[in-house]
Amino acid sequence: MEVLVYGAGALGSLVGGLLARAHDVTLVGRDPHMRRVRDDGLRIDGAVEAHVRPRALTDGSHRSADLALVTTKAYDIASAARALATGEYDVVCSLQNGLTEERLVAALEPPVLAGTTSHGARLIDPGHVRCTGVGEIAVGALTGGMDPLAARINRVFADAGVAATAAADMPRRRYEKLAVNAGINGPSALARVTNGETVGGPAGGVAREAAREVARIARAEGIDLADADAVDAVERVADETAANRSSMAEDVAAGRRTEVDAIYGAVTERADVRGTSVPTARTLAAVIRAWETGQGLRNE
Ligand code: KPL
Repeated sequence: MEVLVYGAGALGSLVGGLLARAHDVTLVGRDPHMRRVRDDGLRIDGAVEAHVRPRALTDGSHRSADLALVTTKAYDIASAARALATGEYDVVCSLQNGLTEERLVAALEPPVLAGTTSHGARLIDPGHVRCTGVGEIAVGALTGGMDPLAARINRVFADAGVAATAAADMPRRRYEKLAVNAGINGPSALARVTNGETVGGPAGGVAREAAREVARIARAEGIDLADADAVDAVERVADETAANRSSMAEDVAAGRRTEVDAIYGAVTERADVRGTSVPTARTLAAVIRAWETGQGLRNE
């Protein structure tokens, strides 16, 4: 099976590298990482060990594959969609944070499936990614129901020894993942602590309240996500990834732009439309945006 992974940062390299054990994988990412993968292969260590030799490109335009996985940061979704629109794919599946799939659907002809993952990945050096936690991958139809393409993607993962689920309840899972991101990412980035310390420590109340707000939005959109289930998801993921730093905590530590708009922006925009109150998400969004502005990463 030919697989293109568009956005080979930490997570994309981990997932693409694992798939390369059984498939013909092309990673699309940035130099010097891609150059090193081309020269010496991709080394995966940590919870999984592998040394694989996927193709590594810095330009993902005009390619073709059976499956394109989109793993860019959520704020790069527009450029990812533009590049993928020049290629030919049987199916496209996003494994990003935030609710990005609608943007792919609007820009692309092939069917787009939604995906979630809680794998932990960190780029250690060019050509070297660490698996900081084996999580769960779920793929399925954006609007819910069992899609035969999800079963096909599931087999692609299974053939490479990666556990995945073809899910019929993707609308709910997307909001559950958004609740996890809203609960963990902002508080952990601001407090500069691990996922476990975030939910288990003084910021735990903020994390749980942010998750409840996402559940409220989900219900306002007709998706059955109870407050208790959103909170359970935050606690479970924090437990499973206790020693990890969230992607937003890593971004802030590295002085990089964060996914604040794709996570908290997605919550507050929907709250505005639905007339739902989300004060915790608004506060976290404002403070993280203030940090980005102070760093010269945004102009507001
Ligand atoms: O997706 C994540 C991230 O760090 O972006 C997890 C690990 C699930 C925490 O929210």
